[in-house]
Amino acid sequence: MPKDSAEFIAGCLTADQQKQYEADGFISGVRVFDSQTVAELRTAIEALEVTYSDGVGGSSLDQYFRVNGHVVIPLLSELASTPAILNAVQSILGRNLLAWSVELFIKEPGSTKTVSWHQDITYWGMGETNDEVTAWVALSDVSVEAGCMRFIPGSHTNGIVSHSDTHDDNNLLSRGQEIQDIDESVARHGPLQPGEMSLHHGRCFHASGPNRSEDRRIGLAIRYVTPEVRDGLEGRDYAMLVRGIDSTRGWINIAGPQEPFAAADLNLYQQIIRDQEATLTEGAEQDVSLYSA
Ligand SMILES: O=C(O)CCC(=O)C(=O)O
Repeated sequence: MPKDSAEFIAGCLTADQQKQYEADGFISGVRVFDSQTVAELRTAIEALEVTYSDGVGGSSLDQYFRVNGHVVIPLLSELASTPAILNAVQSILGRNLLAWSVELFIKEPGSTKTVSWHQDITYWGMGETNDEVTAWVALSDVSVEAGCMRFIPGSHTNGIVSHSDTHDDNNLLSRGQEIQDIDESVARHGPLQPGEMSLHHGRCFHASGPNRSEDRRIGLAIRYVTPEVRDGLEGRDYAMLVRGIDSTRGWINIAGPQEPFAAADLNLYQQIIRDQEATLTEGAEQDVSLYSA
């Protein structure tokens, strides 16, 4: 990694943080935005909610916020290239990085919505890769009370374990998929101040509870992968190169939108959803969409 560029140094994980990530499968409390920037980002997200309150392209804004927002919303695609986030992710995955998905996890004040214990990559068609990391950035105060994530340290050393599909409406996951018999006594909370992020491994067991606070809980989840993740995989999948090079071209590289909800990007969005849902629904007993909004 070049040592002469401030961009490459800001946000890089320390050796201790890297060791912690390797041992636990997650780290928390990494600052990536100052308080003014994070307030501006929240305002920009909330302005989109006002502008597109009636939906766009035949879908609600929630649909785009929850699945692949970076394909149609320039702000989300640009956030995936934030240098401080990329520097931290590069410390784990190396210098060739693609963003596979950008999503917002919003729980309104008093919301009973939860996320059950799961491993992210279970249904993503990426096999059991070690080379997928989620950067989860807090755009509000994501306290224990507000329903921050909880993680089971070391659980990423498992393969993909069995999940039961609960299809619980209160669950933000697509199938309400859930790992049974978790020993919650060893779980660790990952509370975040606005502008901090956590990083978690695609096989790390994690969950989150309801928002008992008086403010919205807003999290931005960016899923990063390397070019090699696609090696030997069936089907088609898409990702946006955000650092380095993708010489393998196993991912269909997308450029990211120039303007919100352009017609060509909405078409691409639908194509990506069709291809990814073909993977997600494999083995499910009923139809599922990629995520529930
Ligand atoms: O926002 C949450 O509570 C859960 C997010 C999550 O499961 C993820 O980003 O993988």
